[in-house]
Amino acid sequence: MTEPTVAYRICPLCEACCGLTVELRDGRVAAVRGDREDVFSAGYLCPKGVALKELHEDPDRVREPLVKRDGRFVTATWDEAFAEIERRLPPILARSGRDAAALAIGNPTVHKMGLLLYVTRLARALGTRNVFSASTLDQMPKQLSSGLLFGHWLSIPVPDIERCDFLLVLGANPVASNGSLWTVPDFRGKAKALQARGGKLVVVDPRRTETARLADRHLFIRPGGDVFFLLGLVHTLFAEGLVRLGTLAEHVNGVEAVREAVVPFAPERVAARCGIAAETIRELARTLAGTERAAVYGRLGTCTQRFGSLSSWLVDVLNALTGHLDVPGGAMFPKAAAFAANTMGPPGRGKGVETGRRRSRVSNAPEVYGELPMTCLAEEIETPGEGQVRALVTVAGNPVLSAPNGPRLAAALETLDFMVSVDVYINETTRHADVILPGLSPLEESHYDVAFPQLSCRNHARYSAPVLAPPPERPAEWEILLRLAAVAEGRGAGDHAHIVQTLDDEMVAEDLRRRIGAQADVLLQAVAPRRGPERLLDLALRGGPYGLTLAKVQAAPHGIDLGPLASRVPEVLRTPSGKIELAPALFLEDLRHAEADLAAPAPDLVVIGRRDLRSNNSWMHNLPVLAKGPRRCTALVHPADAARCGVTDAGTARLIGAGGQAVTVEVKVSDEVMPGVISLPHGWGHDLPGIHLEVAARRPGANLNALLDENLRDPLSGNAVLSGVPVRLEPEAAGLERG
Ligand SMILES: Nc1nc2c(c(=O)[nH]1)N[C@H]1C(S)=C(S)[C@@H](COP(=O)(O)OP(=O)(O)OC[C@H]3O[C@@H](n4cnc5c(=O)[nH]c(N)nc54)[C@H](O)[C@@H]3O)O[C@H]1N2
Ligand SMILES: Nc1nc2c(c(=O)[nH]1)N[C@H]1C(S)=C(S)[C@@H](COP(=O)(O)OP(=O)(O)OC[C@H]3O[C@@H](n4cnc5c(=O)[nH]c(N)nc54)[C@H](O)[C@@H]3O)O[C@H]1N2
Ligand code: SF4
Ligand SMILES: [Mo]
Repeated sequence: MTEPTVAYRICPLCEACCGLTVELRDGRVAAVRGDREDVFSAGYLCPKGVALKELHEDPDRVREPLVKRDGRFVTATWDEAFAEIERRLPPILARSGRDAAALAIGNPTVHKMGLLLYVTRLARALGTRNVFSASTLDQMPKQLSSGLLFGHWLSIPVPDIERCDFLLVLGANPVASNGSLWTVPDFRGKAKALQARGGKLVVVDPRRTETARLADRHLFIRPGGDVFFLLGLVHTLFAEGLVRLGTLAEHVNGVEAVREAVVPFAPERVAARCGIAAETIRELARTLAGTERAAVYGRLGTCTQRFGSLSSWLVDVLNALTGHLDVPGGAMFPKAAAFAANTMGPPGRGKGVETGRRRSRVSNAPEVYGELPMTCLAEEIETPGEGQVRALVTVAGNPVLSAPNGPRLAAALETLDFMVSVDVYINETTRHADVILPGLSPLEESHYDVAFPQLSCRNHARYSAPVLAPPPERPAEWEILLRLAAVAEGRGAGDHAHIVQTLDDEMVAEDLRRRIGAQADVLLQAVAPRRGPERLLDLALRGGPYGLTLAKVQAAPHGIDLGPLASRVPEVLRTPSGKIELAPALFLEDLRHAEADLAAPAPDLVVIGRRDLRSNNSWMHNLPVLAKGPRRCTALVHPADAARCGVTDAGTARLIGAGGQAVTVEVKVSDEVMPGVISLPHGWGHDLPGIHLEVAARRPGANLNALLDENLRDPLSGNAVLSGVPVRLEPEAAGLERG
């Protein structure tokens, strides 16, 4: 046996982006640990990081291209797979136009440098308006509100937790999720440090979550009630003279408009709708305004509701009005070393953002940030007429489980003329593909987080080289995407190396000339030996705000610390006015709908989602180290609801959506959820035919999204409503008799 060697790798599995050490023995992974010397994560990791070994070794992971012949997948060479794509995709585009192709982009795309940097090139090559992604199942409301307020979709302020003394968290469970739109490894440790210096953590959630248990105070909120709760807080600030913009004053437009707009939302009027007492709302507003270093943070639970955009907006309105935006200990803008639009171009002013430049064909939903709502995909496939989707490319996505009404989408996928998936498993979605092109294991690819340093609680730059060499003949994911782009553009799949090199060179040169004109050639010379993502990264670092180079970052295996977050207004802004636009017309208008909704009666029973530390959306249930132990796909039911519906812990029950769709769930009676609320995790339901997930299929769990209504959206952002959706609960037997 040879001596072990150690490699360093940033974990690509969640937004915490932990630095890991990977111990190798005889070319195999022996152990994965947290890298204690990592400048950003300092040794933290969770069980999913450890599971990278099993992901790498998973016998079910797809390693060769698969082509469907007579309804069954057979292995193919890369040239054969691309020949099949070339035979089938371009004729569809020629016959039915560019919109006949759709692109569906899934969550892991943002965690893989090659996918994220090249998927836009594929989208451009396809030239379709039908681009869908997990963003409209997740954070589009926050991106829209950040875009309108600050001028760019990714200018999202994050709590400066290391200097904060009062943190109000809504609709997030970072102890389980490890944070989102906020890269904050070891949230628990950082929250405890906040408490140790006398600070307070308050959590607002319909479930007493792992984060709520850590908090100094937990408040139940009626699902979907955040907009009303937040309006009550803003109302109080004005009513009690607590508004204090501080250093931001000269940089904010629209304070008076906000004051007028919130008049109808006094705490007494919103209390019943959100389930939080008027006096509690007032008290929290006073604490927020009265604490020098404080921040409000809202995440998934506040986005996946009808008024998701308004809720996301009001979080930043609160931060701004209490003088907690862009100051230490408040909500601050990270400054990334590379790729951040809010560090490019002239500082302090820009084009701002716009929505609705295109609309979806069937539901007339506006495009937001270049995308249409994922919940429109099925109808675009089903509905005949010009522009009907006939071909689909999925990239690292499993919408059959992750999007509302997966069964409808699965049926629609079966009717496509052609489908290609760039993926690593045969799962609920990719089983419908005609060709599967497998990405490499994360350990076989280099990595730099393109997105997350723009959302990090501290500025840093870290790069990981591949831990293990990829098998010969296996292309990297960026190469797969470029070759797909070549086919989509009618340039042919050609000779792999040649076509990839040509498209890559073209893409870099065009992009650079557009941005910096004549200087492009000098820079291109400087990075000449590099290609692919490394070349883009080196260029981005050189042009970035710290003037780094890839060589410098590579020379620091534990990363480069770039210091605590610093104030960035007005330089960070890219709005046309050069100000923070606190009162966008789009939001003021939607407030009228919110007011009309104030009197809506509470449904009897609604379902919300849940995340578990050992699970990751729909795709890590095949790894034994995570799959073992207690069952995780359980429905938490309040004792009063269990009694009312006649269900117990002992057995299963039927959970039924408003449209009559039903799934069988394992019940866990618990007062951890508020009465009238059932909590069920998403991403389960691995009992569909044709999948190849042996471990996951042994404990399939129930598909929450089979119950949800794909027609429920936040119309402003196109985001799906995943929370607070009405359901019924029945004992299993009753359900069976019925069906
Ligand atoms: N009801 C409900 N639904 C939800 C949510 C919820 O809270 N409640 N959450 C939503 C959220 S926030 C999100 S982000 C979405 C996520 O939903 P999706 O974007 O569909 O992502 P996953 O379910 O994680 O599926 C990931 C896919 O990527 C593949 N994959 C994994 N690693 C790689 C890789 O390295 N390369 C390639 N090419 N493919 C890979 C997997 O095999 C799988 O097919 O789900 C959403 N759905
Ligand atoms: N272990 C693990 N980590 C993950 C993931 C995973 O699947 N597993 N997924 C990753 C992804 S893609 C994302 S986007 C992030 C998400 O990370 P988070 O934003 O932290 O999301 P959740 O953990 O789902 O927490 C959302 C919380 O909102 C609550 N909630 C539901 N409805 C409402 C409501 O109407 N109002 C309020 N105030 N709260 C509500 C839920 O009870 C839940 O506790 O996690 C990422 N990290
Ligand atoms: S918290 Fe876990 S899954 Fe997330 S980056 Fe760290 S080790 Fe990976
Ligand atoms: Mo997500």
